[in-house]
Amino acid sequence: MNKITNHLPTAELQALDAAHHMHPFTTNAELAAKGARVITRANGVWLTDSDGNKILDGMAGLWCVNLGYGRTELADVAAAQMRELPYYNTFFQTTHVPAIALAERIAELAPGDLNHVFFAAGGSEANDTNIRLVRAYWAAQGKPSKQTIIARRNAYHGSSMGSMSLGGMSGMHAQGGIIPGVVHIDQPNWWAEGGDMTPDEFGIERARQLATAIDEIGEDNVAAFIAEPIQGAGGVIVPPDSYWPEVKRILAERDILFIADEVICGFGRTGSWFGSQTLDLAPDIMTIAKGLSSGYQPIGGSVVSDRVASGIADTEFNHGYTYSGHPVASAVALENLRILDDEGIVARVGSSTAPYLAQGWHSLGDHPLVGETKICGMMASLALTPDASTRAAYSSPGAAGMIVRERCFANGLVMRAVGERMIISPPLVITEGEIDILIARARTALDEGLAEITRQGLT
Ligand code: PXG
Repeated sequence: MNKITNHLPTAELQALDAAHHMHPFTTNAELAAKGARVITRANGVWLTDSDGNKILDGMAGLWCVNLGYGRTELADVAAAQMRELPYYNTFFQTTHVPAIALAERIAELAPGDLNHVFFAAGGSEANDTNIRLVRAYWAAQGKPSKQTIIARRNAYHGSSMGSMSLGGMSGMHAQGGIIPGVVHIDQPNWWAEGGDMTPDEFGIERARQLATAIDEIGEDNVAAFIAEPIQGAGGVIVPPDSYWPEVKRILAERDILFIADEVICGFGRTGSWFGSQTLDLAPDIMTIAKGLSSGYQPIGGSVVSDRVASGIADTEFNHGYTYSGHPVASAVALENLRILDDEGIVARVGSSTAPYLAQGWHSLGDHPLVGETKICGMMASLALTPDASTRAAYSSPGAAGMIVRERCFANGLVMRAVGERMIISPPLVITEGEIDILIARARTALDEGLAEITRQGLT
């Protein structure tokens, strides 16, 4: 059996990696000089690298391993499904049991009348589906001019051409431009952009940019607004309390569709099954991926309301992926959802682990490097600042974050840096004892980071 466990010494693996493997979002020459960290095994919330170090994974992989690592039930289900039916497609008037069962379960869990699922292999594909779906929907309603999609700066919706265009990452837009028909409004990031406004004033101001944009473009030309309930990759930006109610009010007065991108927020991350439930949103479409399978298989999709599904039911939607509703991925996702539910993991996040994490996270707010601490369920951020009283930014953007991130790794914790925001999103199965370790290591990293930041004279 070709089981990939016996491996070469770390340095040789790194050299081969540098020679042949192009990494995402990476300056590959820089990484080649340094050598990539090689992860070989994982269990629960713990990663093991090729040198045998154990590292607490404060990011659940890439925001996805909600169930934690090492659940053999998922491996068993995958093996059984591969033996039964490893692949078949859902094109050409065909279906199969895993896709049927998973779509039904998602419809059961999803709020409101979100009862229909169009499958993809991940979040980028699903958001590309959404672009085509909302435009096709309006055309089928006899309103083909409703094409423009309003999105937000510093949002992340994926890396394909369409989903990247929805996202508001200027560094991505700069490499090849974006597709036509996407307009970006500002994000509700009070810490960085709130100026002299109170958080609530700022939340209203940012929400009203949506109304202004719709009025300027013309409601007859706008297909949809897309947003993450809580921005993830943008730095875990928890909006002011005033923001979402005002956006909801604006959407209720206008006939455009609302796409909630739940790729990170979905499947328990915010303490409910979906961020839309935690934040009381009423989307017409939800993008899902990541926690749907806890990352054990690549799968995502668009969860669609009765209104939108029936609105295009008489139209052939010329769209689909080879792996839409892949049977092995669907079976694994279904088993993941069963365990998240049967073991009360989502419920426990809301009732106990997230409040416990929040206590520890906010306790870091007294550290001299830390400005604000923000948390929603099991996703949290803190802002590094040379002066919390003025919400000052460092003069060399991102340097302080990189220093603290390196100190986290050195202390056996994966915590990410997005500019000057440090972020975590641990597996939902993390225990109180492991949360204590996470917070203690984060504090040590902040202490060591402060020493280094002071030594380098960063202000
Ligand atoms: N929407 C959201 C909200 C996401 O966070 C996607 C869509 C795209 O999903 P796929 O499965 O196509 O990757 C994502 C993905 C980061 C980072 O640096 C975050 C993501 C992906 C890569 C890096 O935090 N999120």
